[in-house]
Amino acid sequence: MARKGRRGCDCQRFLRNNWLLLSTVCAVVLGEWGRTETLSTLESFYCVAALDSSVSGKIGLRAVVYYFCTTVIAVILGIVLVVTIKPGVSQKADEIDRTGSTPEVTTVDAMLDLIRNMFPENLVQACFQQDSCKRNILFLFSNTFLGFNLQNKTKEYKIVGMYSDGINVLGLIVFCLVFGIVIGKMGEKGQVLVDFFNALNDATMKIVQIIMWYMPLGILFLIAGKIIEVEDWEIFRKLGLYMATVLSGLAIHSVVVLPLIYLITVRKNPFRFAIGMAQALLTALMISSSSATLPVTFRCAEEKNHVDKRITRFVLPVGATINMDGTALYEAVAAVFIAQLNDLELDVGKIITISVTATAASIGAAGVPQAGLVTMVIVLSAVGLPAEDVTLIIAVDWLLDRFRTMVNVLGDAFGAGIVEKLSKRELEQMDVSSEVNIVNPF
Ligand code: DAS
Repeated sequence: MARKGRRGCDCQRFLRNNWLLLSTVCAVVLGEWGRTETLSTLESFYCVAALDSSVSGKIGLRAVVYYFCTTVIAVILGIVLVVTIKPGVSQKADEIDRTGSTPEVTTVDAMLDLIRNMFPENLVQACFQQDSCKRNILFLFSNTFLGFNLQNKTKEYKIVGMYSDGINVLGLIVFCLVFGIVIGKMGEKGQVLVDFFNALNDATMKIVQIIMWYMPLGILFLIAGKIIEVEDWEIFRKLGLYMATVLSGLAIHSVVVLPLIYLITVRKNPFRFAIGMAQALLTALMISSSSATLPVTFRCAEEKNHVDKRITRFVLPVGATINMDGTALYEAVAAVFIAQLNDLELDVGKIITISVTATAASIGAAGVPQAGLVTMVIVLSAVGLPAEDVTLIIAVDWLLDRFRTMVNVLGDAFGAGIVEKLSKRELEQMDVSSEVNIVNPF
């Protein structure tokens, strides 16, 4: 006791005699960290601010066109693979009597249906089918509070055209796009709506955060319930094939598609560029978050691949938010896989709906772990698939998330290299003019 007491006194004496030195050291360390962070942030602002509006408009347009094209290619690649490999189709599929399946919908009908659905008769109907409005609420209640899936018990997925027993997501997406553009054009008058929807979004995200805390517990019981329900263990064979389909799609996209686009536009070795991004890719693989990997992505792109800071500071943050090729490919594959598990025929219109909503859902997914799983529900609802079947793929999502995040980061990095190449002339003109006016103070 005495020894402990003496040690306590020594410690107090040391602090009393050296408090000035200790507080100076802490101030210097915190100051340096703060200066670095501030410098980096200020440098980002400086690099972007150094772009005049016309140049930043051109760079932004090139970046968005690149993001959109690579995301669509990723979705098409995913669809081709999952339709070819058919991971969710039962081996006994040939014996299933197709006579009772959904009525044959011609391609023309499906396409016309798709266009009709982009303009819902009214918004309320787009959210709930008249005849199934009560049913949807009842299903929601049974799933959430009674813990069992009433929908499965009365499963009759009469998917006729795009209007299924679900939500017309496509119509909602188109309406929201138009509504958002109109609000943006209203200036001051629209500000109250912008503030309202921002507050609504914040409140919704708060609820999601609370739910996410209990998610692991819910997932444990959902998976346990699914495993208990399993009659034949063929589901594990299908899950393995599903993982192989996603991983092979991600591999093809990152080893063939993206490098080919980079080679054609930049005419440099894409694999040398990818090796320069290795640290960022490894970070993405470890933490499953594009946004958290961003500082490493900046450093690799600028220091290893010498991409202009005025491009990286503009293109990479936007890419980490809206450019998610890996997520788009994954959501397309997963949606078709779940349809196959439910023995549902997908005609051309539904495949196109999955492609469009997977692209939109990947743009809406945040650069955080398993964000793609959350936005997956949008894709499933768009074609009337049971959203709770997501539980079938949650068990393997933690692994697939790491690889799709890696592909997301690689797509962003290649995007910065490609946009820099396409913007070379503007940057050179700016270098000439800035030699006359200002020098980068960082
Ligand atoms: N983990 C997400 C990301 O950071 C991707 C995803 O969830 O699909 O990019």
